[in-house]
Formats: sequence, structure tokens, C-alpha cells
Amino acid sequence: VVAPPPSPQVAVAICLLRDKSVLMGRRLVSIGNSKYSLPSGHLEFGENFEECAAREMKEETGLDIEKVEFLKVTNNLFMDQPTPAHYVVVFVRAVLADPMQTPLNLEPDKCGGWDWYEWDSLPQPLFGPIKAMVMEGFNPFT
Ligand code: 8DG
Ligand code: MG
Ligand code: MG
Repeated sequence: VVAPPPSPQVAVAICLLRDKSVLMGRRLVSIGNSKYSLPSGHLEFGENFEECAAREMKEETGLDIEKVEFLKVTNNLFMDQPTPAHYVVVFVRAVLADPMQTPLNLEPDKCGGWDWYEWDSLPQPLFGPIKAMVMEGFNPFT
């Protein structure tokens, strides 16, 4: 039996904005392990981007979000991984439905914990794709 060729996958990553800060966490999964990244996850069959963003945010942090807006799409190759991967990533921004709500680390096997970071002092090391976007001048606040 021959394995089917791999396919590109679609993910949604969320810039959750609170004052001057965004929510980030340290990845504990193979792609980008130990690097800081935004909450994100795979688009499920039949979902729109806003639904995916709200679902992944709820699953990973317990937070309810609103005002989800499309920002940018990127094409990301991870060819030097043990299992090569190809992601089309839809970046959105959103805000908290309740500004008093605080993030929970609901997938501690995948994330070291969530925290708020000001855009001009993001945590290091950043996950490659978001690092590249920041270096190109991407700013989810503008
Ligand atoms: P799921 O099973 O919950 O659907 O997925 P997940 O476990 O939450 O997936 P994820 O790793 O959080 O996100 C899916 C992929 O998105 C990730 O493996 C790599 C890709 N991705 C990029 N660029 C970026 C980025 O800048 N930030 C984040 N967070 N993920 C990104 O290609
Ligand atoms: Mg995720
Ligand atoms: Mg997820």
C-alpha cells in the first residue's frame, strides 16, 4: 500500500487584541516547538473563518471572542520537519466579548500557557511564520 501524497492544510490564527496587547503562548507541539505563537487551529469541514477562530479560541483558552475580522493569508511550508507540512493560514483579529475574562490553558499538552504581550515587546523566540510577518511590518492593531 502506498501512502497518499500529503495535502496542504488550512489553519486560522487569531490576533486577540486587548488594549496594546495580544494573546500568545509557547507551543509544545512538533511544528514550532517551544516557540511563542498565536492561538490557532485547523479549519473544519463546513466552517467559515470566524466560526473556526471562535471555536479554536474557546477550545484552547476558554475565551469568548467577537468582532472577528480577516487580516491576511499566508502560505507556510514546513519541509524540514520529520513529517513535512504545508499550511495556508488565515490570520484574523478579534477582541474579548467580556474584557474581564482571563485565559485558561485548556490544552496543556499543546501550550505552555497563555499570556498578554504588548506588540512592541513580543515574547522570544517567536514562531517562524509570525516572526517573519512582524519583520515585514505586519501590525494587527492598524
Ligand atoms: P486542531 O487539532 O485544534 O485543529 O489544531 P491545533 O493543534 O490547534 O493546530 P495548531 O498547531 O495550533 O495550528 C495549526 C497550524 O497552523 C500549525 O501547526 C502551523 C500553522 N501555522 C502557520 N503559521 C502560524 C502562525 O503564525 N501561528 C500559528 N499559531 N500557527 C501557524 O503555518
Ligand atoms: Mg492550536
Ligand atoms: Mg486547537
